[in-house]
Amino acid sequence: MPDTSFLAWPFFEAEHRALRDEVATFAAAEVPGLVDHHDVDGTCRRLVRALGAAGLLRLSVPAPYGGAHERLDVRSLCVARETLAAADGLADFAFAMQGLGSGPISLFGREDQKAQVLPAVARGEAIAAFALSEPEAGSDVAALACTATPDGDGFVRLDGEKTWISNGGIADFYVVFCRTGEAPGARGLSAFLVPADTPGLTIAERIETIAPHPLARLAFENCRVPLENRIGGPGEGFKVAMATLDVFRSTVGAAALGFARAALDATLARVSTRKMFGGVLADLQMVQGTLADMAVDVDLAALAVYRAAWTKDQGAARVTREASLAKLVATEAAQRVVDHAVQLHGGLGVKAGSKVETLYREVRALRIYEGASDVQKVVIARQLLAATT
Ligand code: COS
Repeated sequence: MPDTSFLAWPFFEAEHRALRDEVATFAAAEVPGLVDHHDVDGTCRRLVRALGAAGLLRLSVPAPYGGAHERLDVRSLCVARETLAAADGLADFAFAMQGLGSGPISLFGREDQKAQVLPAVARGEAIAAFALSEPEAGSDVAALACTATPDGDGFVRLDGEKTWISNGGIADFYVVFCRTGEAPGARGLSAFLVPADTPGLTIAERIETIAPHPLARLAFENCRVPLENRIGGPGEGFKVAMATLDVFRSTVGAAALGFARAALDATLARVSTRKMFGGVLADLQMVQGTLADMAVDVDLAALAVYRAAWTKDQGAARVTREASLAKLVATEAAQRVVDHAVQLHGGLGVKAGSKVETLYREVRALRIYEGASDVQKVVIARQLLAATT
């Protein structure tokens, strides 16, 4: 039985406990029948539809547009991601990207943009994607080079490339961050809603990773988009991206936590039954020491994640430091926990397709995407320094 005692912490309300049960039931009843890791596109399309039909994507958008809460409830997003991740990495991915991909519209879109896009996202009928990184600009967002230039008749023309784009190839729309040149660097970017079938937008490359999921490099060539598709004001793209990441970075930590809990559960089952030296593995003090290290990491990760989520849900204007800290702590901790799990499973830990082997591949990318651990440290330090000057 997974340990759910953390749900009694004061960060949570009754609805979060109920949500955890609801998502766990969905994960057990529906996810196994939908997932085929050899067909990630089909799997994610099926998962998004099923998550929508189950009402779980109502967590990904605000209430007036088909959502469950007046504004995004970060604790709910975290509880859902943690629970789905423990079941299957693609189930978490399919859920998470609906929120991240539509996040700029939920947070900064005009009413008509929200009405146009968000209800379909919540029903699982439109797949969303967040297109920020480029071949030469991932961590350094202010250096991005994809341009949006005025092209007469109320249009802009997008030219350039985006890469590592989750849902690339299956998304119905992309939120694309471009250089619009109002000022140099971070103050000269804007965000645009780009339907996937816009002429001039092509999938230049599908990218394979150690834990496969839909991922692509996008090319924009003379891609005309109505100026009214801009999300937020001119030159506000950097702020739109960062504020969206402020909400969703905690949820990356939550997914890592889900992987870590699954690894700890699998390990407890393994060491309690694996016979060794006339007893079981769990009798060995060295093994007990490792179990304790894993439990400490899981609890610290959970505290960091749900502190950040709760802080945002209390109405904090910015949770940049808390969200970065949560992502850093939880993803690094989860990596250690999963590695211990592999070690304590022995050969089974590296057997292709075993639960901990899968977790080992799944957890690695979380220390990189939505801001690598090194970047989170920069963000945390800057927040500290800014508060002292
Ligand atoms: N919310 C709102 N505004 C923010 C913000 C946030 N979280 N973070 C920064 N800003 C604002 C700043 O206040 C600043 O505004 P002013 O120009 O009015 O002072 C402006 O945006 C520029 O901020 P800053 O000077 O910090 O920009 P930098 O280019 O130095 O930012 C970091 C550097 C590393 C912090 C940034 O590029 C970053 O977070 N990179 C990681 C991005 C990432 O996660 N990439 C992965 C791809 S997405 S899957």
